[in-house]
This record gives sequence, structure tokens and C-alpha cells, in this order.
Amino acid sequence: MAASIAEAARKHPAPEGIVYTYGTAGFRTKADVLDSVLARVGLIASLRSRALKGKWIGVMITASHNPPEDNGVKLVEPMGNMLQEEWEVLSTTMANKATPEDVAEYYNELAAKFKIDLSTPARVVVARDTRASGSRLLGCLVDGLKAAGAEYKDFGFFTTPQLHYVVRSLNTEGTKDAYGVPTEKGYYEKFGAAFKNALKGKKPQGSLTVDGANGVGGPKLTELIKYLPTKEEGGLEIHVVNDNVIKPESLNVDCGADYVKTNQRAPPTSKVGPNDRCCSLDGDADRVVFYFKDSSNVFHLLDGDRIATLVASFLGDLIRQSGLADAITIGVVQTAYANGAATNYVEQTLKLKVDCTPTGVKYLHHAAEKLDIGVYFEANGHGTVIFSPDTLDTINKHEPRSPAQKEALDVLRATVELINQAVGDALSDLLLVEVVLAHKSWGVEEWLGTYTDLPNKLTKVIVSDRNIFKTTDAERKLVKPDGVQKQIDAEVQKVRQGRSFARASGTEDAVRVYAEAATKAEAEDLARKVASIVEAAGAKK
Ligand code: G16
Repeated sequence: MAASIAEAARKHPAPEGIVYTYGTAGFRTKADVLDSVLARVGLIASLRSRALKGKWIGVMITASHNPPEDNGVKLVEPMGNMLQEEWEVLSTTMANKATPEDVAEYYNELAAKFKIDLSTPARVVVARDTRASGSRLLGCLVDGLKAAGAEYKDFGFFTTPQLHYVVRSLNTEGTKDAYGVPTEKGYYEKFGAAFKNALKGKKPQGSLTVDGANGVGGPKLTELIKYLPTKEEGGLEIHVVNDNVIKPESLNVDCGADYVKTNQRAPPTSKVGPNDRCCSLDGDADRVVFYFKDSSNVFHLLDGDRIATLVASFLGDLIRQSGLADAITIGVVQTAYANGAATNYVEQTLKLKVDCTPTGVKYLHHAAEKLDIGVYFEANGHGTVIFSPDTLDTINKHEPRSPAQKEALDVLRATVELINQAVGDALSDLLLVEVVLAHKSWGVEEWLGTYTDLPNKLTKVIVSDRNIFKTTDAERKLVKPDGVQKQIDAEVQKVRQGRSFARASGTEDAVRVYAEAATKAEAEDLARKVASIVEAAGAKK
């Protein structure tokens, strides 16, 4: 075995001078320097599966919202969660081993450390997004898997959430927690049926135009539509745009959730009419943001904060109407990027508890797991809802005391099915939003009318080493470089309702700066000032 491990590492040598890190969403960088990482991820995935007695582990090849020339890889735990933190560190160490012999030695060291029986079967599910580099990188990954003697299933092109779904379904098949049929068709059937049941006869108003970011989400949504009720059957009319996966260089370019959220504007190709509902996915379809233009052609964004508030209020209503208010509580998890007005709305109007975590779905997911019902969304549109096992039990066993309670309980149970609890899923999330709007008989204007966002600006600063920027307090304050936070605080003081923070991105080589204030001009000015503070600090040696 040691010989085959070293051989796989030798076939894909690590380029000199690059330090790899398993970051916010796995390894992510320029695709042409990832071959060695993929082969080694194959080894790590095999070890992880063996450490868990042969449970299926997922490996997704994607760089999500990043530009087409980037790629990346992330590992998925058996229940569809993100990789355990301890194993992120081990993956980083493995990726940075210099020689093939070092790789083989570390492989054996890990096996010894975790008392892994190397004759236990290793099972790995792999999939990728539509990037041009994906097929080459898959080859490298497979070399690693074969060297470690793993059994693997290749699902080809998948959205990231589809991979999470299949991993969880494979590991729960035949148990009381069975999540679904572990195939692509099983995914469509589960969410298609749940959508129909959750609508319960309510009809979505108007149509929805979905921008697929020219990534894998477009064709997969087109497939999912075949499993949804048609407009004539009381379903939703969906138009898929920006679904050109034949031209991978167009991925995320002038379209997609990150473009819309960061630029606060619709993709230039957008041709919809006033008040028409639109949404944009990202490159691997785990994020979604909604938006529309009003009759004066003014753009309005309905981002992850809006989805969280909409869904939390809907679930709150269903819980009350089902007669479960005394048994189940709901909480909302956000990051520092959440608009101050959204946080206020959740606390003051919905009267729900808000937790704030660092960026990265794994942090939000962990916080949400501590709640009965945890609604977690990053402002960028990444999120879902999770229900604790006790809560699911309570919902399943509850006996309604009136027809009205039964009605609400039926919708609640179908909504639980509609939510991809393994991970934030743009396709499941967009159907969920449509269900809520249909039940409330709301269009985008009513949704927008729930509260008024504070004007805000998100910007990126390129510095020579982003790793010198260290934060605390869920990334809301910088502790390093010295003195920088004081300068930021001084600028924040000068504007009304000002708030700003800077943090190193975990997926791009940049420091992100967020600012909000009472007016657009003040928010933009604050962002500019904080960006120049960061730029100056980043330039110092
Ligand atoms: C990934 C993470 C998200 C995070 C985003 C940006 O998203 O999964 O949790 O918000 O990166 O992170 P950062 O600001 O650290 O670059 P995706 O959709 O790119 O996988």
C-alpha cells in the first residue's frame, strides 16, 4: 500500500513554494496548481471513511462563486455536513507534504494515530461542477482513491447540495433516518413531491426567472422542473436563464448570486419586467438571492437575510397554528454581514433570538444545531433550516386538535421535507421561498416591505498577505494588525448608524470590507475609508 500511495503522490507532484490551506470552503485556488491536492484529498477521504467504519464520504470538486480559472475541493461528512475541523487540519498538513515519501509516511501516521484498520472498506462519493478543469482534477482525485484502495461512485456533474444529499441518503439508507433515494432522480422526486405538498393547493403568483450563473445549477433546475407541478396544475412558472455550461469561461461572469449581491444590481442580460420575481444561483448552486426592479426601474435585493426572516416568520406561524408554540422554539443564526435592520427585525418584530458566528456555513450550521429549529443564512444567500431530532419527533407525533391545526401541521411536515437539512441548497431554498410567498399571497413588494435595509457596501481589498488580518468577536473586530481596529472605529463614529468590519476572505486572495450607514452616500464613503485603512495596513511589511 505505501508504495502505491507514494506512487500516486509522485504522479501529481506538489508545485514548489505554494502553501495550501483547507479554508472556508475547502481547498480553493487557481485550478492549475491543484493536481497534487486532489490526489491527496483522495487519500484523506479514504482514511476518513475507514475511520468511520466504511461510511460514505463525499468529495466535491468546485470553486463555487470564484472565477472560471479557479477550482477547489471540499469533503463531506456522512450526514452531509462539512468536514470535521480536526480533519481540515490533517488535510492541510497532507496537502503541504513535500515529497511522495512524506505523503506515504503521513498516511500511515494518520492510520496509526486514529487506529484505522486499513483493511476496512473505504467508500467515497465524488462529483464536480462544470468548470473546464474539473475532469482533469477528477482524474487526480481518482488516482488518490485507487492508491488507497477505496471504492468510489462518480456522480459526474452535480450541484454541491446534490452531493451532500446523496452522501446522507447513502449512509441512512434502510434506517429510521432514511433521507431519500441516493440517486439524482431520488433528489428530484423528494424535493418535487415536498414542493407540491407544501403548497397544499396555494398557487404561486406570477413567474420566477432563475439565473443559473452559467453553472451546474441551470441544467439541474431544468431537470428538477420536470418533477414539479406545472403552472396548469397549480405550480410555478420558472424561466431558467444564464444556463450556458457549454462555455465554461462564462461561469459567474456578470451573473450569479455573488455578482448580484456584491454589485447590488441585476445581471446585465436580465430582461424581466417591473416587479417580476428573479433569483440568482452561484456556480455550484448552494446560494441563492432574490431581486426585482420596481416600476421606476429601481433594483431591490432580497438576500439571505430576507430569506431567513421570511422563512422564520412562516415557520413561527405554522408552529403556532399547529398548537406547538409551547414545545418548539425557533432561532436565527447570522454572520457579521447581516444587515443591521434584519437583525433588528428578527429580535424586535419576530421576537426571536439571533446568534452571530464567523463566516462559513460550518459555523452557522453548528450554531443552528443547538436550537430546536435553527434558521441560518449568510447574507450572500447561503443557508438552510435545521430541525433537532427531538423537534422532528415532536412534529411527527403531534396530534392536531382542530381542522385548522391539522392544516398547519400538514404544511409544516411538508416544509420540513422541502428543506435540504444536509446543507444550504439554492434549489430547495428557492422552492421554499415560493411556498412561503404563495401561502402569504405575497409578491416581492410585500416581502420587501417587511423592513427597510440599511444602505450598505461590500468591497474587496487586495493586500500582499491577507493572513496578517486576524479577527475576534465573530469577525466583527480586528485584533491584528495592531491599531487598525481603532482607526476603523474612528471612521464608524463619524457616520449615522455606522457599522463596518474587515476580514480576510477564506476563498479568495483578498480582505473583504463591509460597511453600512443611514444613507447610501455615508455607507459608500465609510467603505472607501475603511478599505484605504486596510490597504495601508496591508502594504506595511
Ligand atoms: C463559501 C462559503 C461561505 C462563505 C463564502 C465567502 O461560499 O461556503 O460560507 O460565505 O465562501 O467566504 P469568504 O468571504 O471567506 O471568501 P461558496 O458559495 O463560495 O462555497
